[in-house]
Amino acid sequence: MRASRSRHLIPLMLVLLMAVAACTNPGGETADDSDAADESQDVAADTEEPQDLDEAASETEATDEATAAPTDEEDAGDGTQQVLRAASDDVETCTYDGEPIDLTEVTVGFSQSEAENNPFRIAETASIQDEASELGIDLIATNANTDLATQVADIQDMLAQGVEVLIVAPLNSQGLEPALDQAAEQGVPVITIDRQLESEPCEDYVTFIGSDFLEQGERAAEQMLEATGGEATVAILLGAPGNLVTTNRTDGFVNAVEGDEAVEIVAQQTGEFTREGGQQVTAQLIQANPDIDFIYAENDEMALGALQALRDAGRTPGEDIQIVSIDGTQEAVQAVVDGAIYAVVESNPRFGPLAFQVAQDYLNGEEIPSELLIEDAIYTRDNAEADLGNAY
Ligand code: GZL
Repeated sequence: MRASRSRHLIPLMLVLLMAVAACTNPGGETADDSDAADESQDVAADTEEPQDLDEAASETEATDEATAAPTDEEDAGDGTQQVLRAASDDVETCTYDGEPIDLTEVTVGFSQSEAENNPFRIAETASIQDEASELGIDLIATNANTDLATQVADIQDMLAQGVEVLIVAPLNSQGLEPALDQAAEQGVPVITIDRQLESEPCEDYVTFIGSDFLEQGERAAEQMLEATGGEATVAILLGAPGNLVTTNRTDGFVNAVEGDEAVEIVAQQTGEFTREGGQQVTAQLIQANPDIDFIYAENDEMALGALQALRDAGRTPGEDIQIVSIDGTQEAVQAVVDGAIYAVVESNPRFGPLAFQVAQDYLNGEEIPSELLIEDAIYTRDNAEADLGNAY
């Protein structure tokens, strides 16, 4: 992949545009500025020449209040589209130094990591596919069914088929090196979404677009303190091992309660991000320690499995035990509405628009930050019913 790397303040225009796209409201619910976001995305799709963020920015009403939350209803987006935060000041940027490439004239490969029996995965793949068809981009999509060797093979197969850009949702933070090396040899840029690689930005991949998982863990801890009045015996349903989502969602939560003697974490066990895993582990943990009165589930599928295990054991979630989870799936947010789950921190999987926009801008020679974090909402008893339509 032909790219140069810089570590300096990213162009003001790029920051400004990303800030324009990153409209959030004080309640923490995301509300994309759909005019600006749509305009910048439409710009990439509607012109003969590929557009870039700078040009899109000049056509977007970027103002000093660009990062201001929507001031009234018509400015607020529908709450489902991802919005970017302004990149941190000192972030490495990658720049493509080849001939500009128009995404509508090449084939793009998408590598999905986990089996699509999780609404997060279903929504993520749909977002990539929908955006590709919206933009008229030829897409090859693969699914590794939660197997690392399969994901390596999927990517290598797509490279053999001649894809010129790759969008990858990595299963783990390591292990894709054989495929990434082949992409680099072929000069194929890799945009990673959803999980971050422990690899070299600008060499192994262009950028990571995803949530702030440490912050998600911290927000879950805040909700736990609220749900329990500050005193809790906690079990953590860990996500699958080997990725920075699990690591950072755990660290964010554990660090937030460190030193708080009223909060005791008595168990941490992986449920592999699956409903079955959440159910089996919860059944074991509450039998071994009946004092557990709070469960932090690192994704909704495990939280929903925990609900089943608790009810099977005669417990009443929302009354004698509280649960906080992360994702924002329809079923979990409905459980918040019903009072069975206390809160769900959103992890928005709709990467399609940003992934293709960033890829196009990179191929137009724009400097792209190697880490692009998105805003995530939160579903509590105060807003879950009203915002249920934003769940996936
Ligand atoms: C988060 C993603 C996580 C989801 C889970 O970006 O990697 O993996 O939160 C999924 O639902 O299993």
